[in-house]
Amino acid sequence: MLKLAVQKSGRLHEDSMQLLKECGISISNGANKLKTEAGNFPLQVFFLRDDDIPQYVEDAVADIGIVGENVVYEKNKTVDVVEKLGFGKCRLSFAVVRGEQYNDIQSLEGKRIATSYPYLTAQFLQKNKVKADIHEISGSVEIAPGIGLADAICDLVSSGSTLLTNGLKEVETILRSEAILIRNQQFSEEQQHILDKLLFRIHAVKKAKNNKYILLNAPNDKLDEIISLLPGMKSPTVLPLADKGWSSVHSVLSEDEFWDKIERLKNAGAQGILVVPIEKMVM
Ligand code: PRT
Ligand code: ZN
Repeated sequence: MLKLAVQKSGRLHEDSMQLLKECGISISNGANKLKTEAGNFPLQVFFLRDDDIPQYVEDAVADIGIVGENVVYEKNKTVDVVEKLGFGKCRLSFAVVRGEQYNDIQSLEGKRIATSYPYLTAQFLQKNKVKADIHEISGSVEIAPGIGLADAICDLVSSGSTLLTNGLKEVETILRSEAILIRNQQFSEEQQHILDKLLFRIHAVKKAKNNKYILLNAPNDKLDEIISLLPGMKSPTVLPLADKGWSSVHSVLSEDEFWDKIERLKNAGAQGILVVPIEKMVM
């Protein structure tokens, strides 16, 4: 049995539960439950505040956890990072009052900086030999300059709209973060075996998300050129169509090269291009 800590409620909760679901692990997530057991996988799930997860994993109260990199590095606990999970993306940035002059990090010398990330903020300032006054506050950091509590802030940003509505501008990013899977450093063989099984599934889910299945029709005299544009898992599948002189080509395209490839396929003579999502992908 492996014990997994996930956020009880908040920005990472839904995506964490969705990931487990996509891994075929069924969890009954009763409201206000502290822990629950998976029906079909040797996994026990603990629902905790995200701030507590690194400590619980370090102490082996939980064996693994899903939490933001920002929290893991701020808490500075001794845990292993196993896998980036691709959701909960944000960045930890300094922001100052819009209209205020800012040249570089030296502009923060002697300033009062409000943050919920005192450790990472202090570390970054120290690395850049800037002396500033750090005020730790636990929430609503972005209002601190407006109420005269600080000159600048260091806080998480995703869309940037919170900064905008509070009259602030982002000036320096100190960390890019996403949800990660962490584990306790002492693992038995059996625990590692379960983690490997879980990772196998996570990889299949992640891979599927980054890829699309593509079907298209190609005139036979253009097949070579079209096939050369397609990577496929081994090579594309080519099937003859009822219409003589035409073939159907099936392959897999990764998300990042997708639009570029579609355009080139069309230019090469491909027609009736269909693109469908892939649920799981096992290599
Ligand atoms: O109750 P608990 O302690 O578990 O939750 P929490 O309130 O501490 O954390 P929560 O649920 O807000 O966030 C959990 C994790 O989500 C964070 O640790 C990050 O890893 C990740 N994450 C991703 C974010 C954001 N994006 C984010 N935008 N966490 C917070 N924000 C906040 C930010 O602090 C600011 O107030 O959203 C605001 C900025 O958003 P934009 O879109 O306006 O820029
Ligand atoms: Zn928290």
